[in-house]
Amino acid sequence: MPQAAIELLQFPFSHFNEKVRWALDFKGLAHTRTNYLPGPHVPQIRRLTGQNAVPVLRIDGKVIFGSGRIIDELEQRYPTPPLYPQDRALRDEALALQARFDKELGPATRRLIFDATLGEPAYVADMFSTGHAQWKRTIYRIASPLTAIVIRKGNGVDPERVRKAEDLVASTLDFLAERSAATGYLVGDTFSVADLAAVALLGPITDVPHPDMKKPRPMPARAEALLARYVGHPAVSWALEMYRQHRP
Ligand SMILES: N[C@@H](CCC(=O)N[C@@H](CS)C(=O)NCC(=O)O)C(=O)O
Repeated sequence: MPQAAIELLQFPFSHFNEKVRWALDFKGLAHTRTNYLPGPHVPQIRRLTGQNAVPVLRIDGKVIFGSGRIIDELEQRYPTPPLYPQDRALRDEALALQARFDKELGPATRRLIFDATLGEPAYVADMFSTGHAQWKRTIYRIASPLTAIVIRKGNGVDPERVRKAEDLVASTLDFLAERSAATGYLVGDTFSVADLAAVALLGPITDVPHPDMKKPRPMPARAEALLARYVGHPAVSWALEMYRQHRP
């Protein structure tokens, strides 16, 4: 049977979107990607899904949002290669870990990278407008000081919550290092959705060399310092190894 037509509606570089890009590439699924600009994306995404966030997947005319739900749909339709462990208990464990990382780790790493980059809003604007027409990129760049205010507010980038995010990231990194030490994976002895979710959601604070995630250079000095803080942590080395081994 021919593969369904698949379109990913996304922000480039975004870590929740990276979860879905990784799942699609892991399963070898041909797809198109439509890039949206954060901010101006709202009317179209809301009209399509009734909420504002991407990733959104259009598959065979069906529209799905939420990275976990999208991966679930892909897993049901295209079970090979699997992202869910075969064993029922291990699968439940992997899904519970994914849910935990989506709820806690994703927002925390995003808060840290925004805290470190929004002082240079043009950097953020140029990164997110990758792939758009030059005139759009120019306007987006001019508007970036205003967009930065909205992004700061929308993502809880204030000193108190940044400090809490730092604590959460530190304890999660220790958890990941400990959990992956025995087999190299978080659940059982094979790569699963739990590893994919953790590693993709660490993207903002790791220097991932993959073209979909490599941060444009030069980076703001505070972003360099943020990444430098975590280099050498065993969980960060593990994350880069997961990219090398399992991210097509
Ligand atoms: N729980 C959602 C989170 C998605 C999410 O936070 N997406 C961000 C980009 S990383 C977004 O679209 N933010 C813009 C907005 O919500 O308007 C998922 O797993 O897909």
